[in-house]
Amino acid sequence: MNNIALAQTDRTFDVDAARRQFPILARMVHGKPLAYLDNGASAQRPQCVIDAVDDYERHHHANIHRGVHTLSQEATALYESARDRLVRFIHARSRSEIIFVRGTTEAINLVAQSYARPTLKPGDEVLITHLEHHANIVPWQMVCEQTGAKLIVAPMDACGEVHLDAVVALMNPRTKILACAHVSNALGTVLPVRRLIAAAKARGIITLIDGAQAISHMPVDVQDLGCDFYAFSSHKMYGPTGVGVLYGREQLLDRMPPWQGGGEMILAVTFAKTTYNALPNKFEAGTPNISGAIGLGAAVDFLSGLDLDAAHAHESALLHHATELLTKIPGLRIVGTAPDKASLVSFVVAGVHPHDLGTILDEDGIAVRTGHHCAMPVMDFFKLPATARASFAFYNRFDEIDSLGAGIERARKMFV
Ligand code: C6P
Repeated sequence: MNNIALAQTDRTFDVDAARRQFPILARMVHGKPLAYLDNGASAQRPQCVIDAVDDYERHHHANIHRGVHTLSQEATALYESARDRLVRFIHARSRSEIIFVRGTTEAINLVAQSYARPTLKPGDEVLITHLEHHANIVPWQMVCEQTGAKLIVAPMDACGEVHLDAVVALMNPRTKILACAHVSNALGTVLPVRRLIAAAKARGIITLIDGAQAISHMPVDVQDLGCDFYAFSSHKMYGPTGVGVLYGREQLLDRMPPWQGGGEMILAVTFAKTTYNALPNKFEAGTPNISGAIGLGAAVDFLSGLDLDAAHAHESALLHHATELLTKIPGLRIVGTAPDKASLVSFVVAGVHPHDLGTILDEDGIAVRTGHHCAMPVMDFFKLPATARASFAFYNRFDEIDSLGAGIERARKMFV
């Protein structure tokens, strides 16, 4: 471990105690201890999340908001108390601003179809950046096709950094929406979202922040950021899959038509007319992922019980250690070298295809993601078909990164 890593972590963060809360981290893969470095794709669940879901399934399951019987009331209370926790976690103003969805992807599609589609006119512009995940590109392309609006892409530089000035230069009276990542999943770049939001707000542009990769790595205060919408997924913040959150400013959500029709989102239905339910139910048609939301509530409790400053400092130290170590490997190039990065490293190794590298690392029990990371325009920019990506959580240890380094060296010996 380097000095910075020691200085940042020794005092405050007990990694082994954190690891003990995650049963899966104790398993072996191909006879080797698991080194799980694929947290950007999906993070692991602590025991308390597993227990919350288990308790719900064993003792409380029923449909919510629909029954006077005890189980339905218990399930409803658990589901709604998860929403309350999320209000506090991201500093929303009220429960009306927290919409449970399937994940970041659904949250962005909801805004594209329910806010943008009725609002955009031919010639209007939706501004995104070059480093977006497909989930923050395709829904906007679809709505632009539907409305005649134009998709405008702000550039990034050779480090994978998005500069405020470059984005602001593209804002004009036709710009109606700015949709950008808080953190790039393919490069790790942290975008200057607070200043981007302020610049957009000053010009009357509505903002959506894709927080999928930020929510577990930094404090998120939606009021302080000033964004109109913020989207994230439970499974990247130690909760279950199949559930996530769209935060929306209440005045906007109120004005938006429902995204899907069905049960739960209505007050009264006749064949002549339907009146819609109040927020947040207006956007939660059908039986939701009840156990997922309850598990997400438990994940929020878990995160709230951690010393998050220390956890994030540990993640920064992991990033620093990985960057130093990988830089020393001959033929290895780190892709994405912005000064402000979250704890992930994308890289390529000359002579070793990322997929082969991923397979060889797996033999050593090391899980990394390889491929285009659902960010093909980023790969095109760097003229690469794919990268390998190691993405860290607070439960990762420095020796896991050392094993990654050794695994890469082993792969190089096989191919180069
Ligand atoms: N990125 C990754 O390995 P969903 O699939 O809806 O939970 O999240 C989509 C998404 C949106 N934006 C960003 C910045 C993301 O990173 C992701 C998911 C995973 O990088 C799976 S592709």
